[in-house]
Parts: sequence; C-alpha cells; structure tokens
Amino acid sequence: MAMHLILGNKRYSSWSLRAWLILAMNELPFTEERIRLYQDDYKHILEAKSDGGQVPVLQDGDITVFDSLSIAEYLHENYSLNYGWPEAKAARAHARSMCALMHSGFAHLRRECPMNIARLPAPVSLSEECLLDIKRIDELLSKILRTHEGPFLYGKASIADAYYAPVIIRLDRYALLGPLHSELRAYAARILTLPALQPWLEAGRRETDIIAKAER
Ligand SMILES: N[C@@H](CCC(=O)N[C@@H](CS)C(=O)NCC(=O)O)C(=O)O
Repeated sequence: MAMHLILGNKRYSSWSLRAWLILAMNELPFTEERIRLYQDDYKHILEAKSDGGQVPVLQDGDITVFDSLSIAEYLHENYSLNYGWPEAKAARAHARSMCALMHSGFAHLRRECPMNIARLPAPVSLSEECLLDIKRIDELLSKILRTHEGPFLYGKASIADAYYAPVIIRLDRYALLGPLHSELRAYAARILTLPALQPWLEAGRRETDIIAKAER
C-alpha cells in the first residue's frame, strides 16, 4: 500500500513542502490529502489525524508519523532513499544539524517572510533580527556549498536540500537573493528549477485560498 501524506495549502505550507519534496525527490509512491488550513473546522480534522494536530502527517500502513523532521528520519530509516541523509558520516551529522537548526530556528525569517508560492518577487521592510537570520543562512549555506563543491548542499541532493527549499523560495519571493553569495544564488537557481519541485510550485500558484496572516 502506498504511503499517504496529509498536507496543508501548497501555496503556504513550508513544513508540508519539506516532507512532500523528500518523497517526490526519491520517487516514492504516495497519495496526498490537502487540508485547507485555517478554513472551517480544519483543526478538528487535523486533530483526528495526528497527535501533533499540524501538517505534515505521513501514514504508512498503520503507522502515523507527524512532524517534518520525524517524517524525514522515518523515510531514511525505512526506505532505501537515493536522496536521504548524506552518506559520509561528517556530512550526515552536519546535514542533520542544519535541519535541526532550521526546524527550531530562523524564527524572524519565518515570521516576516512567510512562504507564499504565488507571491510576485518584491522586497518588504525587515527587522535587524530577520536580516541576521538571512546573513547566517547565506554564510552557512555558501560555506557548505563550497566545502562539498555542489551542485547540492552536500554534493548529491539530500534531505537537507528539501529542508532548505522553502528558505530558497522565501529568499526569491521577497527579492532577497541579489546581495547574497554567488554560490547561494547559483544554488537557489538550481532549487527553483528542480524538476521534482515543479508540480508543487504549479499547484501552489493555482490555489485560491488566501491565508491573510501569511500574506505580506
Ligand atoms: N515543526 C513542525 C511544524 C508544523 C507546522 O507548523 N505546520 C503548520 C503548517 S506549515 C500547521 O499545521 N499549521 C496549522 C496549525 O498549527 O493549526 C514540522 O516540522 O512539521
């Protein structure tokens, strides 16, 4: 039986995108169910489907995994992924650290630049704290790209690329890439044109539900 992924709106749900992209990049068969976030009784629907009460949720037979990072670990542990965690021990440890950093950090960027696939690229005013988040992302990702010589963060595509794809989309949609390191800009172009990502971007652009708090 194919796995089943419960997602939020493709236009806005960055955590859903991470789980979806790991599955898509690895060409694992799965069915999708989209929950219209912040509409009607979406919370009741989500609470019934997951102890976490949030998307994404992965159902694999009678196993339910919630939270994007747990889903990444579950997939890596249970499926032989072509694009899972990096193979080399040090790179794998670093990739896991970077994903944990994303998962628990960069709060200012996440708050001030919500992912919005349908947004036309344009700048907004940002706090000093948000600019520091962007600086750290620029420095870290550029250094990783230099160390592993691309084309993806740790050489070959991995879970870390799926994890940072929504960040790249934010940097693009808020017209923030221009002053960043050339390695990061080249990487951003690769991510934004990644074949596995295109169906998500197309679906996100087509969605018409508006979540006011995610629009800037
Ligand atoms: N840390 C969680 C975050 C999940 C999350 O914040 N999901 C959002 C959508 S992107 C959500 O479900 N929002 C609806 C809600 O919290 O009621 C993960 O990695 O999965």
